[in-house]
Amino acid sequence: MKKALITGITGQDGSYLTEFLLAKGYEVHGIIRRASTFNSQRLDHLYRDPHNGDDVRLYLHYGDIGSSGNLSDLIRQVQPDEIYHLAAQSHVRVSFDLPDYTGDVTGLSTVRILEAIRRADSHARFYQASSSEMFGSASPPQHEETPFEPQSPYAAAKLYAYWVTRNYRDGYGLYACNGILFNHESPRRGETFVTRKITRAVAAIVAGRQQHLYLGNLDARRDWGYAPDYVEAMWLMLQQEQAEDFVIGTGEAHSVRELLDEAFGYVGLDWNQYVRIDEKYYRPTEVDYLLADPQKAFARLKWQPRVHFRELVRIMVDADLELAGLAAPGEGRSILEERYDGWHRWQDQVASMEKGTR
Ligand code: NAP
Ligand code: G4F
Repeated sequence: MKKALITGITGQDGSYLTEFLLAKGYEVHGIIRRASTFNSQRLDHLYRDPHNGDDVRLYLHYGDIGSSGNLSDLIRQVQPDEIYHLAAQSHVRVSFDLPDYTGDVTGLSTVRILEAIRRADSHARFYQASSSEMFGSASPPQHEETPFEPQSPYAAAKLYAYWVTRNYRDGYGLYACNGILFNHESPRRGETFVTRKITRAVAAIVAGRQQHLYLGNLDARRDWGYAPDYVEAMWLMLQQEQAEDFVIGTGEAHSVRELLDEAFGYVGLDWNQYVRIDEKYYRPTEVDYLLADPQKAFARLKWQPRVHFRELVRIMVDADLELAGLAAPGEGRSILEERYDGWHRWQDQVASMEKGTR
């Protein structure tokens, strides 16, 4: 049985990656922060209580990537085959308010883990959650050879982590790679990222609980994909003969305005009647246009995104309508999920595993 260690396991990607790896038969270990309230909601459906004699393959350990603390001990104890470093202060706007904290948690944490791997003489393969934000103002489309032009403390921190990952690969021969992922979203996306902020607002407006939605720059363009597709790419990167860096995206970009058209249009509303601009959501320096050229991943990893922009927005609106206690427009959810074969296959695998049938 292969073992994986995941930092940021309670986040959007961490939760999908955990499902994906459990379905592949892995034992999964995750690092979580001690909090005064529960912070593992995205994992609760996967948790099994060892006291019930359940087949337990998911283990959570307290830790904080802001300090080296017990990282080496944990790596020695768990002996993971693969380490996915997903933990970060991941909000770009917030990084302007907390620049040094972001540098520490999003940037320096990577060298803490790489150094812990090296000191523990671990054979673990390492995945660094690099970001398309590193391309910043570089002209689209962006690929593995595009020079980086970071536009935020977050992007600068990710760039440090990117280079130190390459340095440990070149200098110490570690199997360490960067997944340069473009924006990826889902019903589990944090509520303050623009996609989820919009889809939650659509549901609240339909439910009659919200009148206006305050946003920042509507002209920014992003290459938005579906998070479950992207965690598969993370795994594929660690299954190659040699460690390399890969750009992951859909190759299709849309503006925030188009996102509003799609999300409000889906429930038959005109967003112009609800959306207001609040300059507090502007960033001191904006990234205008991110568009992936993922040809290397298509060719080498044989990876392809299954869900594209329109479906993604509908999956998210449907999920938020459901959360708000409202039915999805015209059975939208089941139709869309049927189209997403992979999703069903994966859910079936998880379900049968949970029942102990495989
Ligand atoms: P997310 O939902 O914000 O999750 C971040 C995770 O990091 C959470 O589990 C969080 O724990 C954990 N974390 C934050 N600070 C920590 C600390 N000091 N110690 C331990 N854990 C800490 O992010 P995501 O969307 O899943 O993204 C995963 C990674 O990919 C991040 O590194 C992000 O920067 C990067 N990335 C994301 C995208 C995207 O579009 N989603 C694109 C490119 C790269 P709590 O739950 O306790 O807060
Ligand atoms: O959803 P966002 O906050 O995502 P952003 O800044 O692109 O960062 C996300 O993707 C990166 C990958 O490229 C990740 F590395 C990072 O961790 C994160 O997951 O904003 C998207 C766009 C921006 O141009 C922003 O200015 O939407 C614009 N926007 C307009 N109004 C807004 C808002 N963004 C947010 N969060 N909130 C608004 O009200």
